[in-house]
Amino acid sequence: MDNMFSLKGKIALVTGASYGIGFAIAQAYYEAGASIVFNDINQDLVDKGLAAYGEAGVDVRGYVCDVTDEDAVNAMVGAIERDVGVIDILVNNAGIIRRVPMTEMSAAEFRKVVDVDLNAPFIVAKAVLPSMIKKGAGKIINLCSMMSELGRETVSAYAAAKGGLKMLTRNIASEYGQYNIQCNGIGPGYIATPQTAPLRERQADGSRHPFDQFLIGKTPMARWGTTDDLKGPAVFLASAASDFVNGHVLYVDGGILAYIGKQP
Ligand code: NAP
Ligand code: GCO
Repeated sequence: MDNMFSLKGKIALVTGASYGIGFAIAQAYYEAGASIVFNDINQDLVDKGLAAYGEAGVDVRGYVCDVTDEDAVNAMVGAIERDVGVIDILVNNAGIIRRVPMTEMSAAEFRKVVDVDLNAPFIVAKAVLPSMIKKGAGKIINLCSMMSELGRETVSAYAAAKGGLKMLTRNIASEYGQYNIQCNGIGPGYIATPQTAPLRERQADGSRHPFDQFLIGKTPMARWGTTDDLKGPAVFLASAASDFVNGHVLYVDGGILAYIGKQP
């Protein structure tokens, strides 16, 4: 059974993984035996990531690449294949969010979020698929969201992108399953990372952020998720244990999607 969850001999690319969820997934994959490569949008972030991985005892290679830039992505994948080898596991983790009411959001801002959160997973998946097809195996894991299923105020661009990412996941699964490539999503609930820090900030009077209190009431486990909560599900979807799981979004949300919410 251990072998079923082993990633020994595999090469994993995790995008946008200098910190946050991507960092935790890369760490878990390393501990499961994989060789890790990651990218981030600039050298400063890559350097910070390399230092953090070093402190965590994780041996990685880092690449500077803006995942929305198709030429840069193709160049990075080519470099990885030369430096390390064919990518067996891709985690499309890089993402942004802009919390702005739709009526106040510019079309350019909307496009930017969709570009990073939806167009980029397409670009990176398209870059790694040919070698996976030749190899006759591959794993693509897309970071979806509660917003792949639910809406909420101020996140129209993000929800549109993450809803689209769920369907891109299903489409890659449909188109490339015949080559023994599995494409699935991970849908984290609300995880304590820099991306959600604004939703957890203490108020001037020291009280909890209203959203923080709201979220606890919407989560059966009555807590925010941590990046550690995502490690096991991520290893499962990258390993042989999920070789017949395809087109699925695995929600790791403490039960949010199953729950109407605590009575006030
Ligand atoms: P995060 O803390 O904001 O980290 C995202 C990473 O992606 C950052 O390193 C960021 O770099 C990088 N990135 C952004 N745009 C990029 C680009 N164009 N090219 C390359 N790298 C880029 O996010 P997180 O909370 O770890 O979330 C990771 C993923 O999980 C995202 O897709 C997010 O939507 C998703 N997710 C998060 C939660 C949550 O509660 N945290 C829940 C569900 C889903 P910069 O520092 O320059 O921005
Ligand atoms: C928000 C949050 C969420 C989380 C996550 C939930 O403002 O609602 O940022 O969108 O990031 O995607 O799954």
